[in-house]
This record gives sequence, structure tokens and C-alpha cells, in this order.
Amino acid sequence: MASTKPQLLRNLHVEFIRSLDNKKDSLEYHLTSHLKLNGVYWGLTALDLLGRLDVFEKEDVITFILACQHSNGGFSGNVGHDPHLLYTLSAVQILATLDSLDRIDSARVVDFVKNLQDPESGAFCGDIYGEVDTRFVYVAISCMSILSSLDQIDVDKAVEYINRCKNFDGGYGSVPGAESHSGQIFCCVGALSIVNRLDTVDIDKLGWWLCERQLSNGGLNGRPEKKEDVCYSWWVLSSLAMLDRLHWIDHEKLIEFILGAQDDEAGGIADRPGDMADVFHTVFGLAGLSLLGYPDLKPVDPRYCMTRDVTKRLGL
Ligand code: BD6
Ligand code: ZN
Repeated sequence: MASTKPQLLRNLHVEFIRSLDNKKDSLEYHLTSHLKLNGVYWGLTALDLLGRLDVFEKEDVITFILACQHSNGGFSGNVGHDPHLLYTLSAVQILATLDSLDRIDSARVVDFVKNLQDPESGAFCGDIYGEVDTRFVYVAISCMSILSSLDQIDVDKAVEYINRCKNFDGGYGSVPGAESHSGQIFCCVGALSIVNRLDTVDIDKLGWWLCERQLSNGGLNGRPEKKEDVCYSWWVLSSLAMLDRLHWIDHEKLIEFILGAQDDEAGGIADRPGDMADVFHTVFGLAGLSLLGYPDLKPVDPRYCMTRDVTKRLGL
């Protein structure tokens, strides 16, 4: 019999995400408990893409989010940990997805974010300990735009900082002089796209570098000489989508690669076929499939990694 094309295992993925909450005594749970808030964002966004937000207990999620907010306005990855910009974005994304941004004092969140900008360089630190990275510029811009408060930070300075992280190959690194990396490229292109400054991008050069990430097995890697990985379907594709160069990727082969990384027994998507599934690769695999036009997934907004339903409702 001729082999049939793999299908998206929608119901299994819903069950996989639903089951994550019940694994509280597993080793994985303890290793990742500091990331719990991010995990909730990944699971919730995966369900939204699948059109199954109904399986989440909305009030339980909101209670947890509120318990992670600190008096300085920032959010931590779990109750009792230190606040950080990365978790603050996840918290804002979760509340936006649940149409519940009115449940927090957003002025305090805005204060937390704006205090992390260096007025000289325009860069952002992730927390009070001062590590600088283009990821944090993205997080700040994404957060402020979701909260309609972009006027509270120095956007021109932030754009200048991003431009100082641009490389000869058209890509971007984590700090000035650092090598190009697809994750950082997503952050820089995403930030520039949100503030309508894609005019500063070398679109053809960067588009070329990004589409060179596709390997012969259809998967995408994050930088030259690295292995393919489902999550790079998102970092690379979303960047190409914002640059309007999505058609430079072989859609069929990438769809087949992502579907091949599904766990056909327990559900979920892994980094590559044969590996163990996790919620991180599940959401970015689904979001990648959505950008590729795979049927019956909600359209995703490449700038925010939330469904278009959510970003439209916010007027973004
Ligand atoms: C991010 C995304 C959007 C906006 C700002 C961001 N800042 C950081 C990120 C990436 C973040 C994330 O997606 N948040 O939603 N990544 C992670 O949380 C992962 C978690 C993780 C750890 C271990 C295994 C799988 C997932 N993380 C901390 C990473 O370093 C992952 C690890 C990994 C995934 N696959 C192979 N290794 N790498 C990663 O996210 O790379 C993409 C990246 C890198 C730098 C900047 C942005 C994106
Ligand atoms: Zn990955």
C-alpha cells in the first residue's frame, strides 16, 4: 500500500497539553518549574491555534498569573521567584489571549518595563541584574504595544540599538558584534515590525540568509552548520513572513518535517522526528504550520506569536 501523508494529530495534541498539568511529581516538572509561566503561555497559545481554548480553566490560570506579579510590576516564572522581563511578556500575552488584561494594574507593568531601558544605549536589561540582549528589546516593545503604551519607552533609541546589532550578512545577534542567530533575528525583526521600522532591514540579504536555513530534509536550522529543529520553523518563518518572503521556503517539505516530529501515541511535537515531545516545540510547530497555511489552524500573527483573533481584538 502506498504510504499516506502524515496528518496533524489535533486531538492528541489537545490531550497532550491538557495532561501537562497533571505531571506535578515528575522530574521534568521540577526542572522546569521556574519556567511555568512561559509553559502556560505555550500551552494556551497552542490550544488557541487549535481552536480549543475551552479546555483551559480560565479563572485558575488568571489566579496563578496574578500570584506571580511583584510589587515592582514585573512577573516571575512561578510563585515566589524573581521577576523578569521574559515572564512579564508571557503574563501579558496570556491575559491578552484570555481577554483579561483589565485584571492587572497595567500602569505598574509599564513602569517595570520602562525602568529596564538604558537611556544612553536604548537597550533593555532582562531584570535588575542588568544582562543586556536584543531579546529584551523585543519583549519590551511587544509588551508595551499590547498594553498600548509604546509612548512610555524611547522607541527611537531602541531601534538604534537594534541597528547596532545588525551584521554584514543582514542578520542580527544578541549584542553588537555577536553572530547572527534566527532567534535574535525574530526578536529584532519583530520589534522593528511592531514599530513600523522595517525600512532599516536589509530585506533581500536577510531573506536570503533565512531561506538558506532550510535543509534537504525540509527542516530549518537556527544558524549555519546546526541541526534542524521544529522551533526554528517559527523563528525563521515568522521573520520571513514579516519581510514578506515566506514563498522563499519549500512549504510542502517543511510541513512534512514538522508533522514527522509529532508523537503519534501521546501527542505533542518534538524538536525533530524521533525525539521526545514538549509543549515548547508543540506551540512553535503549530504556529509554523499556521504560517504555512496548514488547514484548520487559526492564523497566527508573526509579530506576536498569538492568534490574529487576539491581536485584532487588541487593535494591533
Ligand atoms: C523569546 C521568544 C520570544 C520573545 C522573546 C524571547 N526571549 C527568549 C525567547 C525564547 C524563549 C521563548 O520562546 N519564550 O517564549 N525560549 C525559551 O524559553 C527556551 C525554553 C527551552 C529550554 C530548553 C529546551 C526547550 C525550550 N529557551 C530558554 C531556549 O533557550 C531554547 C532552547 C532550545 C529550543 N530548541 C532547542 N534549544 N532556545 C530558543 O528559544 O531559541 C530561540 C531563541 C533564541 C534567542 C532568542 C529568541 C529565540
Ligand atoms: Zn527547538
